[in-house]
Amino acid sequence: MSEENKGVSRRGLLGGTAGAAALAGVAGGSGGLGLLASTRAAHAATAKTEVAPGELDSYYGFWSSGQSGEVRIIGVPSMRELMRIPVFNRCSATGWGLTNESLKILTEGLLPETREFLAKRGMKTYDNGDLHHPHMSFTEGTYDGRYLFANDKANTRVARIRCDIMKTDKVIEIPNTSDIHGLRPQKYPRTGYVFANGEHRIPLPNDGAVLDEPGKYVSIFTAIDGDTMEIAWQVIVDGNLDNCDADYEGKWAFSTCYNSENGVTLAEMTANEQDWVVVFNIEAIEAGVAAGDFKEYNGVKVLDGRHGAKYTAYIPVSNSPHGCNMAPDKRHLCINGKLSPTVTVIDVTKLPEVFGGAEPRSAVVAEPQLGLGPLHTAFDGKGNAFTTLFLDSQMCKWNIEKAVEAYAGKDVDPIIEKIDVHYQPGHNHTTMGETLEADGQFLISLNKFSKDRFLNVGPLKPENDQVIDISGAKMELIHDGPTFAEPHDCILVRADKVNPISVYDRGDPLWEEARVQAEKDGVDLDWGADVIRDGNKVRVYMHSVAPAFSLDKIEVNQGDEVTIYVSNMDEVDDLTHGFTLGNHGIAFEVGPQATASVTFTADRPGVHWYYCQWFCHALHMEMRGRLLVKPVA
Ligand code: CUK
Ligand code: CUA
Repeated sequence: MSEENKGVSRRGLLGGTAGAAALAGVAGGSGGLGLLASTRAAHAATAKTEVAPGELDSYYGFWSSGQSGEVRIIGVPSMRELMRIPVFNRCSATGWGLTNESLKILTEGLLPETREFLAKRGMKTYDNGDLHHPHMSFTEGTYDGRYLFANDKANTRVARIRCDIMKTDKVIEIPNTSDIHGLRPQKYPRTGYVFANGEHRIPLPNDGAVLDEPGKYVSIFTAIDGDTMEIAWQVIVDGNLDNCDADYEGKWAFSTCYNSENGVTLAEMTANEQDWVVVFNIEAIEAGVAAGDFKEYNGVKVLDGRHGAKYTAYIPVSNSPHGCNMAPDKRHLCINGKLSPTVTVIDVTKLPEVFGGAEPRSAVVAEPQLGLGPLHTAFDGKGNAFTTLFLDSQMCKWNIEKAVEAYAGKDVDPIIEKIDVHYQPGHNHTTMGETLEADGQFLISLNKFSKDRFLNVGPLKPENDQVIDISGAKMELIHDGPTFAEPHDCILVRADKVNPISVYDRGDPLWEEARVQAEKDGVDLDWGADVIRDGNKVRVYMHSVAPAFSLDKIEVNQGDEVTIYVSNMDEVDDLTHGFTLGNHGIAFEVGPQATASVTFTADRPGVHWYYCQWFCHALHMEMRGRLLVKPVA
């Protein structure tokens, strides 16, 4: 850990809030700036992130939240948090994980054995997730605004978010592997496949018969069909899998591997001097699938891509690489060294030769030494790369072409500039940087530690997501953005690429089951005010138009299984209602023109108020009704 951790805070030395400005001023390393001058510099910098009241940001930032399990939408450059999209977590506001509609999405993609396992614990689905990598679908090398995909490292799942409504619509569990980490969509011709890395190696099958026989552990690379969210195929590899990316021609996918030893203990995993990048040959794999060269495990076609297979190539790189980033020049793949101070640059145009038998390292065209702990690299579309240095707490800007020249023996320094970030950066991301439309405007540094950068909120501190202006010759740190646990990755999407709707389409498939049930019950899902009794099942259909529900009184018997459907028939932008049933742990959102429902057993005799919890109208407080649960005699 660097010096900031050792008791003496830099803020203490500099004194008060002016210290922050001074820090921003000395970021480039020119320690002699006076406080006044640097404060002014900080003010000028702030202006670049200022988006005036009523003005809109130029980029959508889609932020992962790590162990919080959600995706956040953050406006860039202002860094205002615009929305949270629950994915693997539960959400008290929207009822994600509680409503029938969300539970369907959260349960239907689970493996049968997982459902059984959870049922024994009284659970329908997992309540937590560890979401690292949100990435948008591509068409022809750039974002197309259709979907976001994200991984759950904690419970081996992949989710899809619909960008028209910014809600999760699919969650699938990936069989035969453990802990999905790296995730990237195919960039060309379109997504296409979503590639997902199983990080931790497990025995296949994982039935409890094997523990200390590492040879029986495997790591699996998965290709998911992004349109259907079904698994297209899987490939067994040697070593484990960390991060991944895809090229701009639809030919390759790449994964970093930090355990070429196939070890199961730390000592075993870091024993080798070198690990590798696994290159997946998409065409060869598809041909292998077509030719039947696979075994089926859990209904999935699994190909063997271990050493010697025609599906993969293993390119040695320094021990424990981490980030895997394809440059928008369509040619250079950057592998971040982590334990090595280098980034290894692979020229993807040389990969056909490697598959043809050339020495794998012949595809390496540069290996600049950048600093300590390179984790991830981003691009400005002008030939420059920006690499986070975790241990040095720095951002390093370097030129790819110069690095190639230096590797070829020319006396040039590829490093252009380094600036301090605060502190210990993991991922970084540039505006449109993982697309062919990389525009070199802003760079985000997702720092794992904020330490003294914000008011002290106790032992658990926020992360610090910093904005760096990269449009000029020099990098300029222009904003500190505190965030709750724990952004690993983000993408910055030009605002015109994303076009969500404001009012739901009544025909939306999200509540298809409600539609079918209403038809069976002969009621109008849109304008109903009905209570249908079906044995001990009671289905309540009501709609809301501000400021009232269509039913202000519902009577059921103790022990009834009650389903309440609420359709919000307001057609106005931003007119969301909610349904909260007091003392039942029930609350959910109903967007304009949407239907949402919940099912519970009425086992609390008495009068229970239900109310709208979304402030919707001057008479919002009056938007309520009573549920009477009659005791069984
Ligand atoms: S990982 Cu967290 S810093 Cu999960 Cu993309 Cu590199
Ligand atoms: Cu409807 Cu508050």
